[in-house]
Amino acid sequence: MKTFKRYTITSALPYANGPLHIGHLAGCYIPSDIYARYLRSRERDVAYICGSDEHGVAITIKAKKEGISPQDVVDRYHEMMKKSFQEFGISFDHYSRTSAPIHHETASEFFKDLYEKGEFLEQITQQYYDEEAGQFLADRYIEGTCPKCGYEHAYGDQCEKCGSSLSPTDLLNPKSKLSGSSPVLKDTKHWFLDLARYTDFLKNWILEEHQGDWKNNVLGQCRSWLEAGDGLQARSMTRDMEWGIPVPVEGAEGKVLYVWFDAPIGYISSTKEWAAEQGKDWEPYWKDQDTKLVHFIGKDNIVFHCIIFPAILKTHGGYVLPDNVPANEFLNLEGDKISTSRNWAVWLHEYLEEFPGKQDVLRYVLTANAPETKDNDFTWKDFQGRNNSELVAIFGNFVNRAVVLTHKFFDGKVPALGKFEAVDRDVLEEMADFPERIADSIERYRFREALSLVMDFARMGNKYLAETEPWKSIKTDPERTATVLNIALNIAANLAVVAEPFLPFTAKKIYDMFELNGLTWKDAGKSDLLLEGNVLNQAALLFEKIEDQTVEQQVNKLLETKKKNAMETAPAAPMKELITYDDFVKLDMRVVKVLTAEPMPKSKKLLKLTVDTGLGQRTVLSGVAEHFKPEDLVGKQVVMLINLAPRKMMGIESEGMILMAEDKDGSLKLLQPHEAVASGSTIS
Ligand code: B3M
Ligand code: ZN
Repeated sequence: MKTFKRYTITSALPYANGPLHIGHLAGCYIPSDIYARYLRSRERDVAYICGSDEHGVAITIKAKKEGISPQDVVDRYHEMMKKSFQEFGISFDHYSRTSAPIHHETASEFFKDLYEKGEFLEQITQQYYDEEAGQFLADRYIEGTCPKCGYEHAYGDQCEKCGSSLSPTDLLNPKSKLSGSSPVLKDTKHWFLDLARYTDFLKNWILEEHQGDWKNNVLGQCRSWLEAGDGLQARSMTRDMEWGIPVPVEGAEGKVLYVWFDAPIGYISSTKEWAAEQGKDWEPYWKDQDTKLVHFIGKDNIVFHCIIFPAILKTHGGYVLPDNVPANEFLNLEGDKISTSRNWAVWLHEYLEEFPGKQDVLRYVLTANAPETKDNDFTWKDFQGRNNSELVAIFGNFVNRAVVLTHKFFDGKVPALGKFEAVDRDVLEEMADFPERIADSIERYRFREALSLVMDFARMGNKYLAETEPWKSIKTDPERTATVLNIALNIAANLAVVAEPFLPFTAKKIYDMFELNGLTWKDAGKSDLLLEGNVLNQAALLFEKIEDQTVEQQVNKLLETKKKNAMETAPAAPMKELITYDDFVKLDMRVVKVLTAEPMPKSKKLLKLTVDTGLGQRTVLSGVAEHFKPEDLVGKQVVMLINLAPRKMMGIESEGMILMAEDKDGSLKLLQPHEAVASGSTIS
């Protein structure tokens, strides 16, 4: 792999409109962090850049929903996201935000530059306008029926159901999300980037130059944009909105830059801010040809990073283009799409509370199961399985045995090397090969593969101990035990070096046990990281077993969410056929009091009740045993249809029917007068 003079690594700027969840981590933050940590370990010059995306409709819609200002929204979530990233060890060199003045300046400068070069098509088009709210409706402010698949809640820019990219006027039956009214079309001027002009450049750069090194899922999406029958369409780079960066040209009052124009420029602004703080020059990180620029993103951001942003950079001139855009597919959760609005997610701040100190477990599982080539599923069962049978049983077990045996037999001091046997030579040879193999996978953005090699490395250590059995040889040949433990400890120290990009908290624990620091990738593969006489600290617990009951709790939490969502979205039962008043008066409904209640032998569903109807006592069989215990009912007033013809069930005659409300989830609730009434009171 070619070595570059410096590396600018970016990961997508998350919208500051909600907390972070596992989909964010798996999509781009963990892979980019692994990559950046690895490059630093190779002592390369790295700028790992990110920040909050604080503009766009995602923010203003959230503000409206909560009745607070957009500024309040971004302030709240910027801090929260920054904290979650820190706690998960995402090692950005800089985390900025697009509301920063430096970003407003940088984005405006880009727009003016393109404007002055005559790159924009100025067009008056008709856009939807909400007359009640007195506002144009950008992107997601408008909802309607997708013309392609018929989904009724498609957005003005995209249908989430079938994935088609749309423009607001494509929607059938459009509705304003502000007022719910039907919007009208009104003239407005906007500045469009004529993407068709860049088709040849993009085709050549992506489909020719990068067809060997970009991921197939990325190339596939680019190809479908670049080779679409009607070609690349001009895209408006401005919006009629108040929240955002004002369009810096005359005649653009009340308009701001399109969030996807300014957000990627945020990578540059964030780099500038970082460089200023560090007393460095930002420019080489974006302008020197010997800089490798890599954008880590999720698949829904591909078009913006592979087509629109490169077109902007190219036109502006003087900037390097991304060398790679290793986009991931999506991570699902227990078989369903992760969704903030449906609360279908594992939230990072909640995970940290519920699994304190277990950041590396989540980092491990999300990498081992990363959606690198296709959508993947996170399940709590898999989380538990990988923790218990991989991290605990292999990785943790190996390091623990090496350290504990050294304390037991050699007073916690690294013992001396003696004569080598074949098994020793083999394991050291294998060890020397691993770092390059792992590096090779990382440099190809194959993080799953790289992590499974790290695990193989730990497995190799375990196997070495199983074969050499130092706990046995200590009785007959302590020198042999010394040699084996010296080697095993060196394998463990090596493991820390190669695992650090993936499991930084664990690597740190191992370094601390061995009093090592400052190791880098070039140390990996060496058998003298620990020398005879080095003193070890007590064995630290690296991983611990996760019990069934712990993951069951998580699954139950999700089941609760599912139930709640189903209740919220389930339609009410349709109305029955119309009846006349004469039909209605035939029903004799009364408030009655339950006197006794008992289960019916051999029936799961029925309870046998006696009730006071005001006209005497009656026996009623009621199919509510799965919803109520007998004692829940005794003494309660309920509603009963008393003139239903008696019916015999399981040998007992039921003389009427208790009426209840059936909730959307199928549960039953009692119908009761809000104040006690006399038994037998009629209902009309
Ligand atoms: N905020 C979209 C997203 O979170 C967007 C990424 C910007 S990257 C420049 O999917
Ligand atoms: Zn659709």
